[in-house]
Amino acid sequence: MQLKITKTCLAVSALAGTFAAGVVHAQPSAAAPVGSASAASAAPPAAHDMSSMPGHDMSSMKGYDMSTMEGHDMSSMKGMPMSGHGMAMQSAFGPYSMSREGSGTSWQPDTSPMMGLHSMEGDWALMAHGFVNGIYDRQTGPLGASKAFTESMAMLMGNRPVGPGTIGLRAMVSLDPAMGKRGYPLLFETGETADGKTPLVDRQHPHDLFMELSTSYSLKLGDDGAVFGYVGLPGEPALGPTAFMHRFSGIRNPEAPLTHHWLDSTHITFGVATLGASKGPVQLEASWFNGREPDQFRWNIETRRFDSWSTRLSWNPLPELSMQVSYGYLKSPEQLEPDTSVRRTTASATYHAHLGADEWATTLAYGRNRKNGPDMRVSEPGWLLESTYVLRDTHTFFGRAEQVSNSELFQEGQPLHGEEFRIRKFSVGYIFDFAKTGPVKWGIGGLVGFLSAPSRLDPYYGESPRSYMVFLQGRL
Ligand SMILES: [Cu+2]
Repeated sequence: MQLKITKTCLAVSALAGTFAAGVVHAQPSAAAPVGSASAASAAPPAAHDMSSMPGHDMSSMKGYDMSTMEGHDMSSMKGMPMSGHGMAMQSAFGPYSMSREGSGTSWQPDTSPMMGLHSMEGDWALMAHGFVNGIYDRQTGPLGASKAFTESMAMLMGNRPVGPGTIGLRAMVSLDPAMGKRGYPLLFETGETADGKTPLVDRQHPHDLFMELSTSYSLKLGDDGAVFGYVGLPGEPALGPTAFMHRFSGIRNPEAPLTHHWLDSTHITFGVATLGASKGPVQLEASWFNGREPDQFRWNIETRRFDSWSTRLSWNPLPELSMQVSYGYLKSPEQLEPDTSVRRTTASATYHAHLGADEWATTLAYGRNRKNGPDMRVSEPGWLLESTYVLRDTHTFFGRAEQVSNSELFQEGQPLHGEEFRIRKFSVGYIFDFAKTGPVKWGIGGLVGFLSAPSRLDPYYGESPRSYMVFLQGRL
């Protein structure tokens, strides 16, 4: 295991070096329209900022025959594997566009824009993606708090043909641990710990420095099928929808969803192996992994044996639509409740439409945690509906509505300990993108979240608690 990790790290840093070179070259050609053959041949290294493709409609990639892509003569894209069933920026996991790849091995709609920077270096299809948010956060009420902090993520991925298949490498890091072990104030958010003794309540935990270090290998089967294997330390098992900071419907919202621990909290799992198979619009996967959530030490890599499993069925019936159902058994996810295990069921649908030059994505998701511990059996459902509309690449409107049943708001010894409360949250926000420096877009935004809880919680939270954030966002 140790040897493998070292190898992966080496490969990833080699990849980082290659990419850095690509990014420098990328700038002149990124501004040029990709469809123009002269622009592509004039710019020596092929680096294409897909998000800048005017009116790019990846949905026409149906059948993966590039000749059907009207208006975009992709064959002029230097370095692209165009022979036979080749395509621009093929996914690491199967014979479909990289735009279908969500976080981990999850699927999103084919129409999702490919974000970040893209480049072909020899046989490598490379992608870099990242963001940084500088946030001032204020949560109202007696249990509220304020904090200024930054959250960030940088991701580098690449794939290339090796032997009969495709190898994929991915590295994702975050400087979230720098915000402090207690993360940031977020009313009614629960999950994980800051000190190994008490659970974090009304706070969102920081993410770990290493969010993903993974590798995969896929083999094409027939015209539109594939099988793949994926290992990550950390990585993301086949459970839940695409994680919140990666799905377009929530990608620009700096607030973690209350449903994080109902849907996608396993997105950083220290030790995961997944086998999957896809045929056309359907993918079936199974994962084995370490069910324990990351501990309070956020800068390290944790190892623990694989004691949990999950399975997920994904279906993209239309280019604009992606759906999944998944089920997982998480053995002892919380280090503070080692005897409690969780059976998690999730279902979600994401729709992504291009409306002229605008993008609109919406996700509806349901998750349920059935907890099975020594002295309790709790069933906690959670709902999420979130949407993001990007108007003319400049104005972003986003909203999120959630409902969870949460029994973790009070600790042992407190009067309401163990009781389940239904919490609702509705938040709306806006971002104005005011500048672009090189490949980085800068936006300034704000959001307000309205919370509602049973009146028995009023003495603790006040009558109508709110969440406010203003932020500066940089995005690759
Ligand atoms: Cu998380």
